[in-house]
Amino acid sequence: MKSYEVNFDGLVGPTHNYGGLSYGNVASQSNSQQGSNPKEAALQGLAKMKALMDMGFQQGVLAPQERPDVAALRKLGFAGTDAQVIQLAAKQAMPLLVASCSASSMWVANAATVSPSADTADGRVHFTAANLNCKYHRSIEHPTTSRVLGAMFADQKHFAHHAALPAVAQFGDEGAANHTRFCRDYGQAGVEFFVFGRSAFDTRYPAPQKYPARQTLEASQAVARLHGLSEEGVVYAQQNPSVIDQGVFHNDVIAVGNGEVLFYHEDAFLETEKMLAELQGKLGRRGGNFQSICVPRAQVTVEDAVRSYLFNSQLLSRVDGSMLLIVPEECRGNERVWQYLQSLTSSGGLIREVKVFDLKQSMQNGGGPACLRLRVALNETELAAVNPGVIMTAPLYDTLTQWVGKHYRDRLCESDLADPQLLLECRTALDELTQILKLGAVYPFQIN
Ligand code: SUG
Repeated sequence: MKSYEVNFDGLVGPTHNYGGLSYGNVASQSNSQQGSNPKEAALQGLAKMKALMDMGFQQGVLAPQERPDVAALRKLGFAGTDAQVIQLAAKQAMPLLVASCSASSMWVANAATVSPSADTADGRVHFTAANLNCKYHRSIEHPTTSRVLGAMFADQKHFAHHAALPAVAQFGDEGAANHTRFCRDYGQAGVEFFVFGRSAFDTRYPAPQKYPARQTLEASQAVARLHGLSEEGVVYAQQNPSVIDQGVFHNDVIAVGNGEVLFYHEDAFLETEKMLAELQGKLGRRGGNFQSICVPRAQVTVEDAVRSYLFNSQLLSRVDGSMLLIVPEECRGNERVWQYLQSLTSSGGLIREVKVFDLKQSMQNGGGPACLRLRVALNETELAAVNPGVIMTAPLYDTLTQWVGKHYRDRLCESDLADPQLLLECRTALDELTQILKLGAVYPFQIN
């Protein structure tokens, strides 16, 4: 049976703004308070989805969330009508209003960890929503994320959904941003590679000194247990704490994998040789030939990687077996990175082509091409069981482009977030979107 990697991209929500909310994420911190353009952000994301679809890849779309999250503000003690809740928060605790307005659910690589059916004990595709509990603005995403994923992958014969892990830092889980799957073919049993930043319960593991390590070993292990993965199908590795301290807040900022290939920076991991040997052995026993491409620090520094997002790229398999790298425009803007990419594609190796996308609106918050997509490997039967409303087609692209044009503002700054009208705009847009994507009642609000 045929199988595919389907990329579900997060649609940028109408409140996209630069809140400076993510300590440890260099772009988020350095662009804090800048004016944003939600319309442009959404259109840039849609253009990437359309381009991948046009290239023949399977592409889907994941809906944004209601923001500001008035229900979350109510839990923090702001009361009254929705408009009063927003105005009170603006007056008394602007940072909390800003956090409750973030469109951060667009970075769906953090929505969940997904294990394909070929890897799981019960032969279903498993999803665990990420608790994202390192940052308040992201920790409020998972209840809606679970409902949206449930509406997209509803058939219980094929899809199993797990609630987010306990909402404490010891089980900090950032989803697929720290998870990669290696396989010979998407439909065959593969090796799932979990990368953690620290251990919460075992003090022998080192930890970063400056910035938080968002993913714990114990969270990764819990996800592997929930999904029914076998020991032979899992490899754990620790991120180098010093790169976290240089702004590598997720592993997908310094490594990306696909098929049998891992593309990574020399400084990305601890005990790299041991990890590579384990990946090679385990994938080998599953019929695969593990290959790694190490980018030396002498050619590309960690700082280059963090600024250009070279590794936050999408590594895609083409029909002839070679690979294509989807990178953000910022890679072209960095001389060393661009030179490296030229030499990579002309070397006759596996990665033959680089395609560049302008994702500046998302990049300025630390979200590149790979952050914007959730990969779900599916066989033909499973793909047919996905809610067809969320699969990208040329007409859906046109409809969504018009929908963005109708509902999104082209400028947003902090003071706009205090305007209750923004909530109404968001609700009206999402109400229409649930019909376009045939999602049903995934949002808790009601339009009066
Ligand atoms: O969690 N930025 C996101 C970026 C997530 C990128 N995802 C991956 N690497 N997979 C984060 O730090 C910034 C929001 C703000 O500052 O307004 C933010 O949440």
